[in-house]
Amino acid sequence: MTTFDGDLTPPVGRFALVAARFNQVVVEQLVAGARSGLKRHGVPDDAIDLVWVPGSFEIPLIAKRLAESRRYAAVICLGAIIKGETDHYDFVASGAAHGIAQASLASGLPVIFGILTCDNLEQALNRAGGKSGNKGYDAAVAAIEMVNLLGRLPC
Ligand code: INI
Repeated sequence: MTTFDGDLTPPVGRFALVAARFNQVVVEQLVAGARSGLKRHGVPDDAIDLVWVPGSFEIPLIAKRLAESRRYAAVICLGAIIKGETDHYDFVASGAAHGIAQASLASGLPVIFGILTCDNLEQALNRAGGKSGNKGYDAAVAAIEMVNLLGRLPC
């Protein structure tokens, strides 16, 4: 049996972060986490481009454009969707998730889902550098693993 696995050795290429300004106090922490995750694994800050969009619903369009440009090894999407009193949350979350998956499949590039979907601000802050870690850091690590895995596959 041959096993293929992506490791966390320093990857080749540039990385794009697409960050939603909505709930910016949370998303800034996700951006910091992603930058730190990339740096920790050998990606210098000058190999990272950061693009801000209004909200998570707008992430897929820009992620797809960046992924299809072939300038990046991976695109990391960062946002914080927090439940309100209406079902708006569901539409934004589902649009972002489906759009990001579509951007990845259409471009053939890792487009990583680093978007928090939480019941309240406290939950979100806990996952953006608080007691439950930093989802931005985790997204960066997932991106590196996927870049290295794609580089090793025989097809
Ligand atoms: N965008 C978010 O990123 N997080 C949210 O929690 C959120 N809520 O709750 O409304 C949100 N809405 C804005 C949305 O992403 C779009 O920017 C807007 O609908 C314009 O298309």
